[in-house]
Amino acid sequence: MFALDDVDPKISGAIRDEIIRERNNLQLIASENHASMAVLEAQGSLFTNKYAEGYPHKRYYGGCEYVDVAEDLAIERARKLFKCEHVNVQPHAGSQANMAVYFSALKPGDRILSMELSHGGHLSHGSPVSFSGQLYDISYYGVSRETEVLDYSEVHAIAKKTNPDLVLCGYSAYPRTVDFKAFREIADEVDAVLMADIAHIAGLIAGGVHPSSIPYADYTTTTTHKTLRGPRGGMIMCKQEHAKALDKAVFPGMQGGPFMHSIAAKAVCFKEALTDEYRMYAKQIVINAKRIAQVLMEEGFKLVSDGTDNHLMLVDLRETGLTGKEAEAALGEAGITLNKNSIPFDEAKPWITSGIRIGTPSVTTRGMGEEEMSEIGFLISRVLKNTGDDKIKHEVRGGVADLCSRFPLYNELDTQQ
Ligand code: DSN
Repeated sequence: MFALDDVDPKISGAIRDEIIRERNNLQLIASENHASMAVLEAQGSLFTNKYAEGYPHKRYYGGCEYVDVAEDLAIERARKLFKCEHVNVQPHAGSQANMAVYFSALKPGDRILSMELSHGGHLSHGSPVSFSGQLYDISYYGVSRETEVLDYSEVHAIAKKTNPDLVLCGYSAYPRTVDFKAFREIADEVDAVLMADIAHIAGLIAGGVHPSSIPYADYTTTTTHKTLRGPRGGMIMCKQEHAKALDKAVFPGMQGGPFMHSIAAKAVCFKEALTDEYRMYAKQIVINAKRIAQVLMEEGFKLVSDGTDNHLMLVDLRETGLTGKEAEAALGEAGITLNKNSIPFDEAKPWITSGIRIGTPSVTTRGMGEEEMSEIGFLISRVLKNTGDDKIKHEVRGGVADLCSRFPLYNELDTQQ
């Protein structure tokens, strides 16, 4: 970062501090990952200079011959990875991908049926504080109070009652497998479009360890930076019959110039995700999540739905007397980064919450396996059982440092200014 050190040492210093933070802490935020050096290089490249409004070989600007190579490759690889008919790799992020689907499939005021935010849904799935809740008529389904998993017959009954134009599945905090076929049947019964937001589980689908939404959903949206381990960005896949309307909704409907540096990095990410190594990575993410879940339950913690099938779990803290906010802070002091999270039927405010969310994509990227997950489970348990004890937090910090030094990260990056 020679140029940056010269021009803006404050920013280069913050970046170097972030490298140190990622190296020396355990990242358990379920939606984060550590992108490869190849992805980072493409994302940081001079493709950031280029305007390319339009689509490959049909641009509104000259000089697009090399960015066309990148977008063509991103499209071709995404189609191969997800076995989808059509893909648009231009959405800047997940909310923009969702917005483009709504704009292409719905009119303002149309009805959407989606999962309640506190049960695992996303802000852009119809929250009143998001454009989605302001432009559309939203009804919600949630998980069953008894089992804390989706009850498809209940979703079916709500769909019959609310008659949605679009049924939305795919979540930010749902630890169980989603039955996309069941959602297709529900959508068909009420003559609705089916949309799946697979942002969290895209890498698991690509790696073959979660069933795919592609055969069932009219539209599938995702981000590329979570389990997929690519650059921060969005993407939409759809049936060929929706392709033209969708592309028009993204550009010129909603966005201007695409971020060609991000699209190049998406292409690199898809190439990486097409390897056997990545498939093993995806499998290990799930094995690792199951191991942390098992240790925490053996340590006496209650997990929402009593476990996990994917990359994340939610700890229900109500019996511990801790709030999610307190747990997040205590674990943070011990070098374990995760986020407070609402749990189904949570009575605490979203800023406080009664739960924490734990995810394994980042620690699995570092090469950690089941043994290390057991260590992490015990470290989390020690902190949560002793949040007021600084000595224990200090000892846990030592355990975190030991784990991090055994599984180093970004060796190529220099932190000396
Ligand atoms: N904010 C992301 C998450 O943490 O799940 C979803 O967009």
